[in-house]
Amino acid sequence: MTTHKTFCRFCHAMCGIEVDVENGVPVKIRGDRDNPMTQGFTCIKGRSLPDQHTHESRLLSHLTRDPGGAFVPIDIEDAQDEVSASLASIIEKHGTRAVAMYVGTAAYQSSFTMPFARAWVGGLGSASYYSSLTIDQPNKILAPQLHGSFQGGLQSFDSSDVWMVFGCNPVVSMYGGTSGFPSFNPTQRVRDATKRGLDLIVVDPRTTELAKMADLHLPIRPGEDAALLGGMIRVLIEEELYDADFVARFTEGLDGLTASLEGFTREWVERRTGLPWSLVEEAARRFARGPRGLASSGTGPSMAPRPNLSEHLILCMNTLCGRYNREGERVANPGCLTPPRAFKEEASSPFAGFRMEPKSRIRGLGQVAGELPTAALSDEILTPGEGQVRALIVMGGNPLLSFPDQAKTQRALEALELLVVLDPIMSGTAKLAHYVIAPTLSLERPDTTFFMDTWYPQPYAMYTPAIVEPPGEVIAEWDFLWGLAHRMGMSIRLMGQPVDMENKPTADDLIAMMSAFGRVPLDEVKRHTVGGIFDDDPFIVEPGDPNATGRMQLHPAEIAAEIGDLLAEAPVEGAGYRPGDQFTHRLISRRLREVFNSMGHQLPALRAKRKTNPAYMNPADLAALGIEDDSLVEIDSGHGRIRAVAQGAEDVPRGVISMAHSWGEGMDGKRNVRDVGSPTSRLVDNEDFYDTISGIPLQSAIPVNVSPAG
Ligand SMILES: Nc1nc2c(c(=O)[nH]1)N[C@H]1C(S)=C(S)[C@@H](COP(=O)(O)OP(=O)(O)OC[C@H]3O[C@@H](n4cnc5c(=O)[nH]c(N)nc54)[C@H](O)[C@@H]3O)O[C@H]1N2
Ligand SMILES: Nc1nc2c(c(=O)[nH]1)N[C@H]1C(S)=C(S)[C@@H](COP(=O)(O)OP(=O)(O)OC[C@H]3O[C@@H](n4cnc5c(=O)[nH]c(N)nc54)[C@H](O)[C@@H]3O)O[C@H]1N2
Ligand code: SF4
Ligand SMILES: [Mo]
Repeated sequence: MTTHKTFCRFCHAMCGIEVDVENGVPVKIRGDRDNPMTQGFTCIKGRSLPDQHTHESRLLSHLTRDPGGAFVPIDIEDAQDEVSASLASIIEKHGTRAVAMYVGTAAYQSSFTMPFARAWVGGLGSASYYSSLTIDQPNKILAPQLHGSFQGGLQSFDSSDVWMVFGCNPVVSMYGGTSGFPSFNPTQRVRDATKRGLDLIVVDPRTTELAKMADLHLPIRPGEDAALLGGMIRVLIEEELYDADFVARFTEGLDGLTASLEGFTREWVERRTGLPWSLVEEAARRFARGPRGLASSGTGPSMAPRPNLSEHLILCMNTLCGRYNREGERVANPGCLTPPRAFKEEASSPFAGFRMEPKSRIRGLGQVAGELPTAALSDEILTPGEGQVRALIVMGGNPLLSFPDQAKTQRALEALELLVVLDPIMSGTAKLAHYVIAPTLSLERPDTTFFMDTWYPQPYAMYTPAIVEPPGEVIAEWDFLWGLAHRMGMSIRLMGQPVDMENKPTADDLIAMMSAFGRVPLDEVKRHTVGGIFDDDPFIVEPGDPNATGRMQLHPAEIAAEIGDLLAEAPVEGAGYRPGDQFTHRLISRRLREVFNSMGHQLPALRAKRKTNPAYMNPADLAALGIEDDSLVEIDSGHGRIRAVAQGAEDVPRGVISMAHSWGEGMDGKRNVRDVGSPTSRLVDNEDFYDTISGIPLQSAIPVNVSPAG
């Protein structure tokens, strides 16, 4: 037996681990206490990595269809020949936009796979690049395009006195948002912070694991974050609790925002949010007291109505209170492997990148950082006309379960001329494919922490070699794509540098290309075999240019319009958003400890703990509806219907159902929900309540009715 140091890639937290390897296969995982960032932390999913690599469900060879439609093995060279020929023929007839790529969360867990996939689509000259980003939190990219940003960077968690978290539960998700709330060993870091005096405020309908650690919990009605934020901002402005000097120097639009928010009266905010005004005031005052700290969010507000407005108002909370690094302050993490940038005491004006081409052909939607909106991909496939998508490569994603509107998604996937899925198991999506390509898994490939580079609280980085040989005929995702590109005579540029298309590069060549412009040389990172913290060259915020004209916008026109629309909404009885709606509950999203979206469901240690995604409900609601704990219920959104296992949970308020996504089967699946779970995406309508730029529809705070299953 040998033991190897590496980092886990089951999720994005990339915990340092030690892997015992016996006869060439991983057998046991332990947290690596020597890792300076994650210090020995692991979770149950990470400890199941050996199972993921060796489980009988894993595909070790590639598949295609025989003339009768049954799956049969295919050699990888043949698969690449056939797929590239088919792509070339589709492009010849319909143009490059007819070929699309969807990259899901598993591809994000390798530092060069996702960039390589994107570069591949770029090399093809196709606009049809899609990823899970746009059905996750696209508004974290869009909101700053309307608000602007500050070049000094955000105040860090470790230096903060207060933190207000909207709809995020890192204790389970290991995801703290994009503003520095802990994503790595979050429980310990949050506990340490509250011990040193951090005032933690959590806004979440559910009394989550994080809410239980908070100093103040606001159990908001799902979908009403914008109303609460507007109310709090009124308090900041009316009580003059904001940083007037910062606002005067670096922003515009305070008067407009103040006027717009006049309609956010005490009564209106109370009615929408379900929170007493005294709590709204208290939260605003405690946030303003700071003096340092941030408001940040997870997926909660992004999947609810008006995600851009909520995210914009979160940015406004921070900007009004001047919660950015100023001249002379040290930047906590300037990054290691990613190209360094300058930090200056200067504002950047908004830049509406979403208005650039390419754009979606559907519903007038725009782009998000060069990507087209995944929420509309099924329509792009089903809608005839120039640019219609006819071939799709899915890498590390599971659209059948994750895309909004399962029925439409399935129709779209079945309508494709060519569907190629790279997945280590026969996922629901893979079952619909023409080709299923079996990829290598994390411990079989070298990697770096490039993706999380600027998310760490300190400048931390790690490189790992592959620690086991790939089994069977599996192929690295980039290798498969390179083989297609080679056959199709494409050229590919990674981080602006040409990829060798004659002599195939190695994964390590690609890793070197990715970090070629990093602040810390890759060789230096490699020398720290347990990961290193590279902070001997502190980054200090520089003075701004006195003639700089950049200003952050507190009240851009798009946001003013959204505020107007929100205020114009008629009051609704019950859980709907529109007059005439007859709904009793709002169904909200959540994460479960034992799985990662649709990943891990089949692994023994995880399955022993969880076989389904229950519909968690308040016990009083169950009693009122005559629903027995652990019985089957029917949940109906008007657009779609699912069965689920009801489970009483005191941490879920009345009128709310809390349920995880990416479970269950396709439309023709058996309704054995106790064994496979239920797809909440079937409840989602991608043509209703969508964000007009990213197209993200209601994936949380969905109005539904619930009843005992007949
Ligand atoms: N209703 C509703 N819908 C949602 C959400 C919600 O909260 N509610 N959440 C949204 C969010 S945040 C996201 S990110 C998306 C997730 O959407 P997706 O990314 O589409 O879904 P995943 O289940 O993460 O898909 C991961 C797939 O990758 C495969 N895989 C695992 N390891 C590897 C590997 O090493 N290589 C390759 N090639 N494949 C691998 C897995 O078997 C699995 O099939 O869903 C979104 N959809
Ligand atoms: N164990 C595990 N970890 C995961 C995943 C997983 O499936 N399992 N998925 C990964 C993925 S893809 C992502 S994107 C991240 C997400 O990471 P997080 O954003 O932390 O995801 P959740 O744990 O679902 O937390 C979202 C919270 O939002 C709350 N919420 C729902 N609707 C609303 C609302 O309208 N307003 C407010 N204020 N709150 C609301 C929910 O109650 C929930 O507590 O997690 C990642 N990590
Ligand atoms: S939190 Fe768990 S799954 Fe995520 S990297 Fe750490 S050990 Fe792996
Ligand atoms: Mo996500």
